[in-house]
Amino acid sequence: MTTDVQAAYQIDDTGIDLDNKTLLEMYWQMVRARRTDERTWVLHRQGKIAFHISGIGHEAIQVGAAYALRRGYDYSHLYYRDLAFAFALGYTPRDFLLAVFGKAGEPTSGSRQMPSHFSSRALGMLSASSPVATQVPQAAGAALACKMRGEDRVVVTALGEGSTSEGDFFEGMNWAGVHKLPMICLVENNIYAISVPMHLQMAVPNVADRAPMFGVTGAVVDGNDVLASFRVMSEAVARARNGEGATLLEAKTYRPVPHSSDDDDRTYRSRDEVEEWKQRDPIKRFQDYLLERGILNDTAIEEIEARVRQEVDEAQATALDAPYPPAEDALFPVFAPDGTDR
Ligand SMILES: Cc1ncc(C[n+]2csc(CCOP(=O)(O)OP(=O)(O)O)c2C)c(N)n1
Ligand SMILES: [Mg+2]
Repeated sequence: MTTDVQAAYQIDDTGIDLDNKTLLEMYWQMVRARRTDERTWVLHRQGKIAFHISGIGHEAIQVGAAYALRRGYDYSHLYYRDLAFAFALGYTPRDFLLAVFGKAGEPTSGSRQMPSHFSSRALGMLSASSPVATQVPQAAGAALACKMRGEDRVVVTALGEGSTSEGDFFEGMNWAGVHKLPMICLVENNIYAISVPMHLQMAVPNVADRAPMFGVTGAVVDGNDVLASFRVMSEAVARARNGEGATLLEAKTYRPVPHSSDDDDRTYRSRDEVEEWKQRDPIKRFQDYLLERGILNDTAIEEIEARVRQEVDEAQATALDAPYPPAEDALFPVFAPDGTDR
């Protein structure tokens, strides 16, 4: 472990005023997403599902960001890595595993959409498209709608650092700046866009360095520190809600697993690099912080693990037992029942 990594291990709780119940709930959210994600990898390796794209390693920024929102009121426009984010907003392991198995009753789209395209009208999650960065102009549009209606809702959208090379990112951020929108563009910078490292995507050291050109606030946070993430996101939410405009928030993080179940990351990065980042695992860091302060102990850790295991087991059993959608469902709602376009 390098000195840099050791220095960055401590959780920065400056100015954090969360009660122990909330801290434990945040820890549980992170564990719940991690275990669901790990189970999904196992199901893939067992040949039971076709594809998985993982959020492992990104849990701290996602849970920290979600807890800074007025959940159920603010809007979110997430991306495929945001499993922990989606869970913290109310999506469940059952919802996710129904999508992974492509079963009927999946709440996002009845399993028409790929898994990890999180959306829910009830939870205020705008529907996700597969082309990366399209969510940025869409989120700007939603934020403009909130502003025009005089609502104090905030819109958060998330994407990876590689996706900020897309024109949609520039167009959406420009709009957010021009109209001083109540928007947060959260970039989960894990240094790679599949195999392409960040330095081949941009000539600046931080994605957030681009904020001044859009006329928005820029902020960088250690995305493996859940409390620092919560604090910086809370500041961005307050700015948005108070009419002070948008924030380009960059969370420095890492994905210790391949891009997706179709990727072999050994072809583009060293095992030493991956191991070094694993030393800064966001869940272990938060667990150590809670243990040191007596907020968590070994028995409580076991209880949380058992509760999560039971929920994931039940979600898996439900998803396995659920029927596939009927074939004719594929036509709905594309065509009216009588065959005419709607
Ligand atoms: C417009 C577009 N181009 C390419 C792809 C294929 N693709 C999916 S994810 C991805 C990498 C994105 O990397 P990054 O934005 O850094 O996010 P990360 O996966 O690292 O979280 C690419 C190229 C796509 N979905 N959309
Ligand atoms: Mg990336």
